[in-house]
Amino acid sequence: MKPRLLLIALLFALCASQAGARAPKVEKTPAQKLIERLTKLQKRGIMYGHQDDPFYGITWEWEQGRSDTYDLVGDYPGVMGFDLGGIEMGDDKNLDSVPFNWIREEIIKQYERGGIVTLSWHPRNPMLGTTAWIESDIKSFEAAKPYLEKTGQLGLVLDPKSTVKEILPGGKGHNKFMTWLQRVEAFILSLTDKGGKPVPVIFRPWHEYNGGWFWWGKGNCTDEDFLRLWNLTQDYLNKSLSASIVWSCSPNLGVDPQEFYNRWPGDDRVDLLGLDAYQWGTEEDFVKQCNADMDFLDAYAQEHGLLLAFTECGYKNSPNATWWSRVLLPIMEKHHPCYFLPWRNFKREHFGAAPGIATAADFKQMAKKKQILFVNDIKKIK
Ligand code: BMA
Repeated sequence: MKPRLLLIALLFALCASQAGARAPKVEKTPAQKLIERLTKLQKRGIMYGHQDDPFYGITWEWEQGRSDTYDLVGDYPGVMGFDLGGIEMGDDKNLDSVPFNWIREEIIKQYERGGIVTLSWHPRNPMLGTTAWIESDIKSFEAAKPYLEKTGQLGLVLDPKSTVKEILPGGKGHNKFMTWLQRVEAFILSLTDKGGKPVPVIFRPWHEYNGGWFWWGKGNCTDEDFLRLWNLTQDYLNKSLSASIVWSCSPNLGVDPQEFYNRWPGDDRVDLLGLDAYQWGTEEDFVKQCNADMDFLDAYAQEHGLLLAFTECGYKNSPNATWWSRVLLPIMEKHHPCYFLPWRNFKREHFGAAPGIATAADFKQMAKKKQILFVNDIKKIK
């Protein structure tokens, strides 16, 4: 070997060994950081979350900076939930009339004040153009069936229960559905902080799948098609968004373990296991069912290294003044979810905290507990 070549070879070997010794440190993604943060927070306490907190409350709407939570306890929720329903149509406003531009602003604001954001999605029915709720579609179809059968037209009309099948690859609605996913993708990609870095979000599609009210729910598609839909959504969005999405999967109250396993996307596909738990009937039934579900989900989450949360919860217009501290808190103290997120407050319905309602004093008292966390309690815990 010529001396010059030898020198080059030596230099090359030296560089290679240096590179090996100091393997470049891979920066964690915003999603990975959020998962670590949530893990820390879950040990620290339980965050209060609220759907649509900054847009409207029980007695007001569309006032910048206002929040029922802030009005009651002087702090914003640790977690804010927003819904993407309508984004799939290219609409300017979501299904609850909230402008997407405003949703984007509030997501970034919440992130910049040190809070956490979760997104749900109640998309329309992609085959029928109706809503996420399938029950009236099924009713109309069943009512028309005898006539359609008699006139030989049954095959020409879509059975609402084939919606999921039809949007999977090979189905009539597949291309349309991929356009819908592109619109979800574009919105989440547009969530960046002042420095242009992606804002991480907990994304919770195809929720309450063990109930029959959504077109992707139980009885409205097969378990296999449900899982194909989950994977299609996740694999598509992860192509551009794996660095900023924390994936959350949540059944609703009344979890049957076998059904849960049949629709479980896989431990490698879910970061946060949630339960959507509303009290619709008696307090006794709620407590019993909620504890049973949480016993199962908490054990599953712990064994499989997943985060746990009440991804939705509440008692609509609760007349029960001590519902928070007497009913929900003991369940949470037993199972330590990282957050609990009551649904939205508006004129007719409210689930979350607010001044002037039956549960206000009790919530305020509970909020003083060290373990109940709002944005100021978590902003320094990174
Ligand atoms: C439901 C109801 C609906 C709303 C939807 C999405 O539970 O509150 O009125 O449109 O959530 O937020």
